Amino acid sequence: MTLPSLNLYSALRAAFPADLDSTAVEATGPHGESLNYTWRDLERASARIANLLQSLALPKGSRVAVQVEKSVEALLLYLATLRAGHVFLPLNTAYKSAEIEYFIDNAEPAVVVCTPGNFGWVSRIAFARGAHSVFTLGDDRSGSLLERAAHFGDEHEPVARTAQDLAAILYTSGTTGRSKGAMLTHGNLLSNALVLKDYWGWREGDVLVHALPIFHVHGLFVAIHGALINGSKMIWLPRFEPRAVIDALPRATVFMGVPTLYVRMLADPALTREAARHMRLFISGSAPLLIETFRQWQERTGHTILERYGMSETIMLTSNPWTADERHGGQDERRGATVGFALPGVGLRVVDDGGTPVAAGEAGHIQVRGPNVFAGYWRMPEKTREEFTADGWFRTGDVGLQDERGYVTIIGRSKDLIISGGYNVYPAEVESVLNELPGVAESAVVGVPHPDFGEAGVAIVVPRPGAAPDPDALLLQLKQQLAGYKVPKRCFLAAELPRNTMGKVQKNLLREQHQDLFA
Ligand code: MLC
Ligand code: AMP
Repeated sequence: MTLPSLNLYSALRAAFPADLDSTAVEATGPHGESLNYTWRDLERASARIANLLQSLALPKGSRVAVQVEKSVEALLLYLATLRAGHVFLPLNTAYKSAEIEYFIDNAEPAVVVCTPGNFGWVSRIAFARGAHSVFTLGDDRSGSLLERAAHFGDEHEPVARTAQDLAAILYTSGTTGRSKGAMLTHGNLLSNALVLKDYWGWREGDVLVHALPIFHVHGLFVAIHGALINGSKMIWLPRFEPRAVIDALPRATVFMGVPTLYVRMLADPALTREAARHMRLFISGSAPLLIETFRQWQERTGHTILERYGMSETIMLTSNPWTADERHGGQDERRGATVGFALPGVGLRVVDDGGTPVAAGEAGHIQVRGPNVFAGYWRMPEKTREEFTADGWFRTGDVGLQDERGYVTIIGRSKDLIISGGYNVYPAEVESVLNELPGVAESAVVGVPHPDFGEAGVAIVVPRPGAAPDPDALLLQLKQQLAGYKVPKRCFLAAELPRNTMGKVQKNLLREQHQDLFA
């Protein structure tokens, strides 16, 4: 694919429909009210914010860090950041002050946008790290960002950017506990958006139900770019609620979710074949979709979920086909428990511990390359080098196999990572906070099966001699320092941790021991 070298916003803008007064986003506000935004609204309102950002005369490559509740204005801020040629840095709303402090310290954003209620502590952290401006944005259009932007004009020419210029930094936690900022370029994002538009058969009249958070790859890039680059309307929900999504299905054609969303919708009797009749495509990713969920969805709705696989560092890598496709002999199907084929332009290989490719059907480490693969970790050249092979392949940390037809199956991870409800939790990060709590000598955090979240964390704590910390109190203390989703759901005390002869904690034994905890 020859990729146009331009500002990603310009490519999205070029796909807006001719009728700019048609609806682009049909949103539900924070109090359940209906809000409509036309394509012209998106263009003009993001122009005002882009003009505001440009008026700050920031250097090229400046970061705009954003921790705000989901709203259409938050989407406009993303588009405006692209237009102004700055680097968007979205942050999970669940992050607590210590986590935010790390990101701001590491990324040194020139602009920070937070919710009005957090302005006090966020601005203290931001200005101490040299931020130029801190704005606020509420989910009800309140705050200084829009007030200031209102003084600027609603026309704006996107700043020229090449495919290699940075568009966003997405922090992903590291196996050593320190988060790494994955640098994504305009070219990474655009190439992936164009490939998915074709691969998933986006067509005129498609309408996306958007119910995911917009601070990760799935909700921010796969979903939003998917709709915008097809000129498709979005039905925009402020948060995921099964019934709200089911009620929107008759007016929509495409839905994207992590497996927990599908599990929760299946628990609602309102999900029926009739409710899903108008839909064209259900897509799942970010975590393994259980084959039971895949089958139950088929039985209940008559639709086969299309599962795909990706990462913050690479955006989308593989996907099941959306239709039987000539390119694969015309016999393709969406196969449960697989993540489908490497996307066009994406190189994927499975290698053994020594880096030698294994035979089809054999398990190994998944490595990838392509125009979608990120430009490295922000200010961590050493980490970046470690994660790429000498011949330029990115080590995903996922373990899987590829069969003779090309279907990829993910069977595990070589990285110590728990995926809970589609959010990544690095045990090393949780353990390092836990180990500092009073009465704790050491700890291990493992993921075990959970009916709602897929996996959930369990902490095993060895008390200091003579100490007897209360496990529930430890979890409450963790909650003050870490985003809630990272806090293990249960905590147990143990006299010691099982270790192998090398002294390494045998997490597999702990996982086995607690396997049925949430069954
Ligand atoms: C919330 N909680 C979780 C959790 N989400 N616990 C474990 N895992 C999770 N994912 C906890 C909160 O801390 C809180 O705990 C309680 O649940 C209620 O919080 P909530 O915010 O009201 O939860 P809810 O709205 O039910 O959220 C659940 C969810 C959400 C599944 C809707 O987690 C979600 O939107 N997940 C999607 C994540 C996502 O978009 N991932 C994409 C990553 S991109 P307490 O104890 O305080 O009550 C990626 C690449 C790729 O991976 O391939 O796409
Ligand atoms: P993140 O770093 O948050 O982007 O998470 C990326 C990780 O999510 C990948 O490395 C995989 O481990 C996991 N992942 C994403 N999609 C799938 C999927 N469909 N099946 C299994 N794991 C997935």
